[in-house]
Amino acid sequence: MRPGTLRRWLCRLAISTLSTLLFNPITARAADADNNWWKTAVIYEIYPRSFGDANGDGIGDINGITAHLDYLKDLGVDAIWITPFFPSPLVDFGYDISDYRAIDPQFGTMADFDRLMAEATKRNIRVIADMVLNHTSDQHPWFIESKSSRTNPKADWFLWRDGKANGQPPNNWISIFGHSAWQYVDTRNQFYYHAFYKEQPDLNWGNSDVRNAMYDVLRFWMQKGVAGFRLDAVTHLFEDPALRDEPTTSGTNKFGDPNHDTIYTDNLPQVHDVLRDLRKVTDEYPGRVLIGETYLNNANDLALMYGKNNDELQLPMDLQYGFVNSFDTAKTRQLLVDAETKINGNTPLFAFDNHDNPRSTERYDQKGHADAVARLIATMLLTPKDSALLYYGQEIGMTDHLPRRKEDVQDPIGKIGWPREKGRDAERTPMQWNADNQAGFSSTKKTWLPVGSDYKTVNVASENKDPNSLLNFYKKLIQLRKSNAQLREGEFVIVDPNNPSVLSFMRRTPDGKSVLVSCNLTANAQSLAIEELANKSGEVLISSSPLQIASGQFSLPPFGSVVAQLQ
Ligand code: TEU
Ligand code: CA
Repeated sequence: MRPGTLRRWLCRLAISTLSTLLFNPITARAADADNNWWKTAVIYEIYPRSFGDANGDGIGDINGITAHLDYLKDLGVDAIWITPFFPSPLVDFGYDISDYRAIDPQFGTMADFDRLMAEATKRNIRVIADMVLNHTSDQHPWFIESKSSRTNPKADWFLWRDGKANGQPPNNWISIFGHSAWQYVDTRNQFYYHAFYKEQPDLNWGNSDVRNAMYDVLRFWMQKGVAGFRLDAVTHLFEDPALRDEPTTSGTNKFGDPNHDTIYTDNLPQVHDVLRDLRKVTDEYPGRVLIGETYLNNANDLALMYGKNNDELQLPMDLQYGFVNSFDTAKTRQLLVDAETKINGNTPLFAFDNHDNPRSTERYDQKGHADAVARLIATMLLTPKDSALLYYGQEIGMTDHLPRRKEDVQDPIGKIGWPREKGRDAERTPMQWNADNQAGFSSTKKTWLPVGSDYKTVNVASENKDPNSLLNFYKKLIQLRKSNAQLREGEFVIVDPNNPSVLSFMRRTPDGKSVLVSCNLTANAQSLAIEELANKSGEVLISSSPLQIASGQFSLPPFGSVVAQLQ
């Protein structure tokens, strides 16, 4: 063989293999399905301070997440969303970022992150980063430069305004975390705007340098392998340039400020220009997803977040269906039907729990049926046509643990608002892995938040052993969501629409096969005779208690739920 022949031959082989791969319709379809992984995903939210503490300083870290990947694999999650792990003064525990391209030393190193990526990828678990675009930390070099004078190169990167003549802030806008949203800085003799804490100055998204700098941050993390972003507080990117006062409404909030509208400070139309830009940036890399933190009032507003041409967010969160906060059957049904039918065929992303709100175990009155309610919520979350967000600990039934004294509070909202607003510590306590000291979360006694007092019984190890545990109920449901064709891709059809107590729907595939889901939203047993199912029997796939379905008739115990294949 002449020198170079082998190389040329190998090269030709590579090209032909590549072209078969690229132009083969079957591989093309597989690649497509793979890129759309998020449409049916179970995404698991990790609050990294509280998941696993690998180095024993009482604070969870990246290696602590890596150590528990097998657990997540076993649970069946497709992706983890990790709340911010970037360098931060930790005023808002990571939501105040001082460097967008590194790892906070409390959480580990970039090498730790790379190892997490590699280990997660091995298990086919994707990693989603939390991007805080609205604001930086006041310790970010951009802000330090911006506040140094009115003429520095970054002078216009944040929202600086003159105060009123008498030294008063520019207008009446208040921070979501209490009191005026304006903070005075004497080097500029001006105020800057902060939608959240004063240590979280809002970036000026009207400035194209700001936008481009942030788009490059997204590229940086996509090159590191992240599968997408959860966009923090993304509806807050723009404010009324004329700085009109918000109309006041009645009463005061938990911080004692007068209640305001948010027409000039939230969800301004310019947000959509940025969402379209962001989508273009993430579309540069295949298979990435944009999730939005979108607290909205109705399905029409939610529909807009996907973009008029489906060119904005793939998964803006629906934070309505899972936040009714009472078992109001009609309202819950309406919100579910709206999400399934009024967002132009897009995928809703449902959640019942996250790091900002009391856990659903607290928000929904269980009337003495805690276990049934937890299973009911699991069913309501995992059986509609949706993507589903789980919050760590939800799958084992973790509950809230409020700080007892003001001195114990970690979340600054709780420090500012005590006692009316106790902050978000209660839903952020360490993951309960087993019945050992500190619930297996950490080797040190002094964890950053105390471990929940119920950890001896509510923990992964003991629930793993019990085939009837909540954890195993979650596992079965997630498995079923993947293996059952109707639950995976069937259309959503509401049934028994006027039942005041039981929420029922079907998932139906074009071959006529269907799965029925029924959820009793009351504390009383309910007998059902579902007209649409007359003459049908059902094979129970999973239910919170043993039952049989014949001719569309069955009964559900208090807060009971059933998923059944119809025959
Ligand atoms: O939350 C934005 C937001 O609207 C929430 O702050 C919510 O209003 C509040 O937590 C209710 O108690 C995001 C993050 O999820 C949150 O943790 C951050 O504190 C906030 O942004 C600022 O970055
Ligand atoms: Ca640690």
